[in-house]
Amino acid sequence: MGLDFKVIWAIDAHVQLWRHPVNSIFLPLMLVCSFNQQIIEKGLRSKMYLTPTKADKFSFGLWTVGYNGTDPFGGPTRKGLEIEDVVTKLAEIGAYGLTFHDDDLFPFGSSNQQRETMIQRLKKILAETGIEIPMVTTNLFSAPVFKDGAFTSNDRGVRRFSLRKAFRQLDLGAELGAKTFVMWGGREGAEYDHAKNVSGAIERYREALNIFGEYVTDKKYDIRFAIEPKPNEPRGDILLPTLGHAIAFINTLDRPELFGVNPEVGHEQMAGLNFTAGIAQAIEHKKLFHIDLNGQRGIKYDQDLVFGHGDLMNAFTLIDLLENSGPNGTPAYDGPRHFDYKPSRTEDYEGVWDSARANMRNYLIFKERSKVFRADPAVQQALRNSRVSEISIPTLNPGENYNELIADQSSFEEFNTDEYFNGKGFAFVRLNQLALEHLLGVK
Ligand SMILES: [Mn+2]
Repeated sequence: MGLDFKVIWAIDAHVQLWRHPVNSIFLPLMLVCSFNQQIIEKGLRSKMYLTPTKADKFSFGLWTVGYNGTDPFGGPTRKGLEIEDVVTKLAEIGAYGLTFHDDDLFPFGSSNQQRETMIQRLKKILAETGIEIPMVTTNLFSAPVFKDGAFTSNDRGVRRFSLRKAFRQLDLGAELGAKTFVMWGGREGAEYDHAKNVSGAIERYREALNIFGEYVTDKKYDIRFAIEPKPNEPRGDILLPTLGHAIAFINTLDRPELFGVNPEVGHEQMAGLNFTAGIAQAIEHKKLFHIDLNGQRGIKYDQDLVFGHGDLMNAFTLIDLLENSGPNGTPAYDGPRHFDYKPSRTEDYEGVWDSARANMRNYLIFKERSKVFRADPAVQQALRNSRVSEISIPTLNPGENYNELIADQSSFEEFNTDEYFNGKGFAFVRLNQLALEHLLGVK
């Protein structure tokens, strides 16, 4: 990516020199040689860091690459894929994991025998390919029975049915070695304010999650739960609409240690929020149990674009946060890098797999660019100029209390606030421009 821009700079420089008649012959030759060198170098670099490996922990939902293109205005544009084809192809392109809702593998209403047949087919292809199941989830939104939600439906019978459906998928997840159970409550909410007693619904949500905490503890399953917030879908307002709502709710549960969040790029951005900032807070609360990566362009319906095809700069700062903000520049998150996107309905299956590869490739590009950004002495200086690390120093001195702060004349009486007018700039724009130039490969 960086080299493309160097080529453009080279062209620009050569065009200036072309104006001199003596240079009109050999400079184009130099340009051709320069192009070839750039292309060769780029090929070598691609092999070094843009080829996904299982160590990258890239995972995909069965409903993502398997999406048949149906949307509210049109039916399928592609045939469904067989489970063997999906898992084989994921292994081939460098993913390590597959995730699925129960209904992705065996349709809602399947007989026990149909269900068992599909589970055996999945297990066989997993064994053949080495693909893992790091996460499972349950579909409590598609079937008509869930039209008013599942754990928070006004209909108590639906709530009891929903618990049973989730237990069954929890058992299957544990059997397949999944460590995370995602809960996206796509229909937990309402289109009309009078239709739902929100505080009552929150109580029922808490009741359900406390039962699941008890269930996995009694069964000794090594599974934690990750709530996936979303503001609306797309007509109804959803309960726990942002990761902040979810974290506050989690702290009211009987076993909060078993519950975290699975934030999705597009879901927070649909609400106009800064995803990177939200993830930083989730990490600070030790609640980032899983993450859904995709692309979204602003406040609108859920787009589920390829990761990086939405808010590019925020995608870059997210990967910089995940990969470099742990102790001594280590990753701050070591779980699956899960893509929850939808290949566009315009694509045939070649386009589906191109888009799957694009998710991983973009992640790896951002990761490499963020390392180069961090290593640049100009960036290090810009970070110092912006006093970024000073936020880690406690505001009071060691052992100091508020009485001593009040007695400290330099903190208030002698503190020169006038210096902050027409001076003492933080130089954040320079830092941000450096980040942009590294992202675009100019640096
Ligand atoms: Mn998702």
